[in-house]
This record gives sequence, C-alpha cells and structure tokens, in this order.
Amino acid sequence: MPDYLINTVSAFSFRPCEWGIYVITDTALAKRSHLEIAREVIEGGGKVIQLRDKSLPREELLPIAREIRQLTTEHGVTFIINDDPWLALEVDADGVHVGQEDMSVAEVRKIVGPEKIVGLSTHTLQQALVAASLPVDYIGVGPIFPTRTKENPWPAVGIDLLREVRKKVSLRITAIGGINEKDIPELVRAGAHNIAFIGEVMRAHSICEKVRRLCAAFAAARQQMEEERENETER
Ligand code: 3NM
Repeated sequence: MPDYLINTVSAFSFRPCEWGIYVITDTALAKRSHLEIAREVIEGGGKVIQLRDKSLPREELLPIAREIRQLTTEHGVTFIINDDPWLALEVDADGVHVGQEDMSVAEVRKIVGPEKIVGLSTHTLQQALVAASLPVDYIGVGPIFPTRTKENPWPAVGIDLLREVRKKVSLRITAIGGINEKDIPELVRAGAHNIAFIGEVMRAHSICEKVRRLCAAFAAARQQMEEERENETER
C-alpha cells in the first residue's frame, strides 16, 4: 500500500476506507453514463467515487448504484452516495454524503447504522466545529474556489479556511469546489486528506488519464510534505 493512500479506519463508523482523489459523478458535464464515468475513474486509480445525480428519480438511480457498487467492490474503491441514506443502505454503499440543507446527520446515522461512512458538507468554521460533535466521519470544506458546477453555492471560502479547520477540527477533511489539478500541492499542504473534483475530471477528454494525473500529483505532494517533515526532525 503506497503511503500516500492513507488507509485508515474512518473516524466514527470504523469502516476501513482509502483516501486521496475523490471523484463525484456528473453525467451532464461528462456526457457519459455514471457507470462509464466510474469505470474510467477506477482505471485511472481513483479511490473514492460519489454517485451524485439531482435529476434522476430514485428508481432509475437504484440499478445504476447497484452496478457501481459491484464495480467498486471488485476494485476495492470506496463508494459514497450523495444525499440518500436509504439508497446507500439498499445497495450497501460504503457511505453517504449530505449537505447542510439536507436531512440531519443524526437522522442519517440512524438510518444507515454505525458501519457506514457519513460525510457532511461544511462552508464555515462554525459549521466545521459543530460537525466535530456530530456522528460524521469526514467533512467537506468548500467551495474552496468559486464553482459553476453547484447551483446556489456558498461563497468561496479560500485555502485559509481549510488551514484553520485542519488546525481546529480533528475530522478528516475533503476539500471541494472549483479545484483544478494545479491546486493539489497547496491543498495537500494546507491539510486536505481528500480532494474532490467534479468539473476538472468530468470535462476531461479522457477521465481515466486525468484521474491518473491527479493521483500522481496527490502522491507527489504528500511525499514532498513527508520529506520536508523528516528533514525538519533531523535538524
Ligand atoms: N459541493 P467542481 S462545491 C458538489 O461547497 C459541491 O460543498 C460543494 O464541483 C461544497 O469541482 C461543489 O466542478 C461543486 O467545482 C464542486
């Protein structure tokens, strides 16, 4: 296991999962199906896939989620469902992600039980501090930069908020929102455990190649940070 994939036991649910590049599906941007996106992400080495679709009814999402579950299980990739804890339970996804405006995480946890990963979006320091006392495994922090992908996004929070949250909250952090390949080193340095992408990956001609490059950049950034840390302790 390369050390840049921090293989860990998640904070609340004790569900083992791998972290790094976190890809959220968007069929409108990718002009491919969710399953095709998932296949390419896996081929590129992505370790977390979130199924997100605000337009499809549940009965149409269900078979898609089942197929992605099967594929991610075969390849040891963590599978998260956006918004719908019942769907996550039904297809035995690894977890579910909800926003501030969705169902409360206490309710979500009640539905999915203790073994699933629960993620919560946060957009302010206050929300991140509150999340620390909730039954969640990780928080999204964002949008780091302005994003055109999400409807009615919160104002961009910048990398400074990510740094501050990392200092004050011990939960795992997924940086999200307007992030491009070139931002990876700075986000890793600021304390992101995961980096989430929609547009940067979905708009790529080859999703697989893009994810491969993102994973390599993430690995390089983590390695550089570790080398710097070692040099400092040797001094
Ligand atoms: N959640 P892109 S920002 C789905 O701030 C989502 O919680 C956000 O897409 C948050 O990488 C966002 O294309 C959109 O900017 C991320």
